[in-house]
Amino acid sequence: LKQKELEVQELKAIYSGGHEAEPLKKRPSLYDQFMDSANMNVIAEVKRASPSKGMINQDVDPVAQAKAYATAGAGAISVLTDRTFFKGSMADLSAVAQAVDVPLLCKDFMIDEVQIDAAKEHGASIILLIAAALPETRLQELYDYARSQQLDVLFEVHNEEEAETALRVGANIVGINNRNLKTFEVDLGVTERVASLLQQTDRLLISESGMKVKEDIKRVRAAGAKGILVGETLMRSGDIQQTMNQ
Ligand code: IGP
Repeated sequence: LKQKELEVQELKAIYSGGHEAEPLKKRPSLYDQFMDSANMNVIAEVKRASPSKGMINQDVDPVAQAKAYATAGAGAISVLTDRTFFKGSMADLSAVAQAVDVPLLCKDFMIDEVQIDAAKEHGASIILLIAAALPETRLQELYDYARSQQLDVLFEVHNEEEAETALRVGANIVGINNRNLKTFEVDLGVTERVASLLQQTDRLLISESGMKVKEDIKRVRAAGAKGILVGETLMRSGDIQQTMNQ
């Protein structure tokens, strides 16, 4: 988070004073689109590298990758913009934003409103908030701010306690991360446990991370996920169309 604080200082220097950007394009609501669909919905992620896997796909062209995702039927696209750990950038997000019309997630560690402004300005329609990263009062402020800017929020949780936080904050889209961000261990049982707590609510549940094969998707679907967020498997795929359709 030290690194993010530095980035926030830089952004604040650029965006001095209220910055209410107009969205680049009007994109469909992630919530409505995924809730209305009977099929499993995929958020396909542009991810060059990660702290757990190192380099995944160094030479990827984010625009070509995003276009391939959209053509293969991705319901939404996620672009990792964090540079330090994921080798992404806001330039990647802008470029992808011009190229596709689906809901677009700016995947970064959000700790300040100015990052939300920047995400919107670079064409995102969704931002990520990670329950474990901030105190609840701050999560609430950032959530409310994003919503006031007409952005969707993917509110990421990893256990039952954080799911309770999601409910209190009022998040309508909950991402259940199967990967423990501290140990990098992946367990699809996380989706099963957390989803059972949220099942009776009208929350859109997205299972995130570690999905490789058809059986994984069946498992999280049975648990109540209406969407999945997939990065590495698609970044390593030689045939995105085929991987998406399996
Ligand atoms: C994608 P995977 O295992 O399919 O590459 O995972 C996505 O869930 C993962 O990138 C992710 C992430 C995050 C990255 C989930 N939550 C928070 C950075 C920050």
